[in-house]
Amino acid sequence: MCGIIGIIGLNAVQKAFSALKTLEYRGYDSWGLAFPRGSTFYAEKHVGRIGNAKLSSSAEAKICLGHTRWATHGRVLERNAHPHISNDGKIAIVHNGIAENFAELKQRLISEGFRFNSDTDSEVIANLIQLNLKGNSFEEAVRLSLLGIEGSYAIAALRIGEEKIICGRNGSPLVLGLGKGGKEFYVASDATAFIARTNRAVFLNDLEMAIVSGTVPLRVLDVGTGKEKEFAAKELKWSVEQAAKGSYPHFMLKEIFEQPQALLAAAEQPPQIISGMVSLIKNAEKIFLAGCGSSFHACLCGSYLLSSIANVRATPVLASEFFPHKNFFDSKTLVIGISQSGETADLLECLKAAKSKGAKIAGIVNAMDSSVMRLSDAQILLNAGPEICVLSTKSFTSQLAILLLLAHALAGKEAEGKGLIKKTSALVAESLSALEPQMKLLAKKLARSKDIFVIGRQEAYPAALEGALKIKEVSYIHAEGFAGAELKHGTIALIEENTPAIVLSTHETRPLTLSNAIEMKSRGADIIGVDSRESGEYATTIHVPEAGHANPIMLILPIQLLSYYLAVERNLDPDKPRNLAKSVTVK
Ligand code: F1P
Repeated sequence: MCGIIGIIGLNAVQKAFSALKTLEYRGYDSWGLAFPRGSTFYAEKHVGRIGNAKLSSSAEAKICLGHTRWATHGRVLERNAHPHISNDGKIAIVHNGIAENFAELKQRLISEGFRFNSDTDSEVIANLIQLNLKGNSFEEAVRLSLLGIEGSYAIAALRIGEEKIICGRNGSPLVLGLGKGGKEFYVASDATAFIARTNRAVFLNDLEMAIVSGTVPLRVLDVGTGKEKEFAAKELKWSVEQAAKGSYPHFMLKEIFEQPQALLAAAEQPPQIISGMVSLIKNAEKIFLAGCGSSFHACLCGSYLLSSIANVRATPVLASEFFPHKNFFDSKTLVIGISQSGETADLLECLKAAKSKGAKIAGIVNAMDSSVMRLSDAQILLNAGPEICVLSTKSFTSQLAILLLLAHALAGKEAEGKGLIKKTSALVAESLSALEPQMKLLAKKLARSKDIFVIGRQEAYPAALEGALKIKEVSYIHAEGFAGAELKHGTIALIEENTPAIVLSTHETRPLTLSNAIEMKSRGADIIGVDSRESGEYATTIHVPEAGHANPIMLILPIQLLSYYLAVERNLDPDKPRNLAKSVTVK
């Protein structure tokens, strides 16, 4: 978690400040910037979101570091915000990750006479670099310091008197942006931080470091050996417009409305990409689908789709709970990792464990060149464009689209799969405009609810889980998703007079889903049916058209919109819910 930025170029401070706003989705409890002022670094730090904050310092510099924090070590206090400066004031660093051996390193530094101003693991790194500078170049001091860190890091470091950023990564993302004309350089957690200025990027691998300078060509080194490595710049396909809100008040609403295009883009896969993954699936004896949060809900849905469309059995696994499954990881196993960011630590751990046992890995990911992509033997990109809101919306439905494509291709029905997604994209476009005013009204009615329940059976069940997650993460109203029949095994005890219950029903599941709705209604629940048909059991009907196996995509749309408007009604920021971060790079 946390977003880091480093910039070399004119107006670097202002540019870093703007870039931090685009990285804020990665963490937003505090932020800060550091740049040279005379013979030491000046650091400006603030608790809270950048939002509409203004820089209190008017100073200008040609080099600057910035950070937006999601606290792990040390409370949300100004002194714990980054950048951190070394004791002599001459080294500034920003860090994303966790230095697991920081206590030990800190003790060593204290015994060498260093003092600490924060409770973070990261401040240790600044002082370690200062210590390692004895007899070494800046570059070597950073390398030795990185070698001393156990755990994960993406760091960028500056030194007074040297117009360069030295950065490195291991387990946390880091990408370099090469500005036009060779005069501007960026180091960032995510390319959205510089996409407005350049789309030429170099993605670093784990245990690589780079020396970024305005005067000498870029160099990439191996952290272990210090030897130079070859690298290649890539053209990023994401555009500035995709990374900006445009006329929408929030990214969440924009991304919900981008789903028709995102589905079409997901369907546009080169044939060899789909056939490559299909042959991995066909050759595997055991298949697992692993993910976290919304991506796990896509895994669950994917297991239903693979089974019902292609007669293929795949076990859905919460990536953080892979342990009980690990005995089944071997050379005949395929683990399909599903992730928006491709950087989720729990998923990476699961995939690495599987790989170490000889399993094949496949990645279905939105972020190009992410860690999951690099680890995988076969990769499919969602092509959904940047998703900035912390909540997954378009990436979830794009994941379902890819799983639909795969399931159809496995059944020898590629064209049918592609056709279904195209048809669904048109249905999504029509439905979103029709649903928006209705969901706005429903949000007004439900905004003060204590609990909201969501039920669905079969393929509507993962949609119910995802719906409940959307409601709670953005509106902070307690919501739970259930398989329709499960409620009566315990949770029905919570149904009271007027408890809102959203019932996701499809042509196949309607009779049984309605009987579950009646069980809740008899106990006073206010039944909101999401269905293609009216029913006397629904107090309110939200119409969504039937889309066959693409029904989970249709069913989640009204709840995405409802969740958004619940947050708006409750005066919350839908793009940045409390305590969350978009890219969860800690276990
Ligand atoms: C998984 C996830 C998201 C969720 C939130 C936190 O991320 O749980 O589904 O919306 O952003 O992380 P990923 O592996 O899909 O990037």
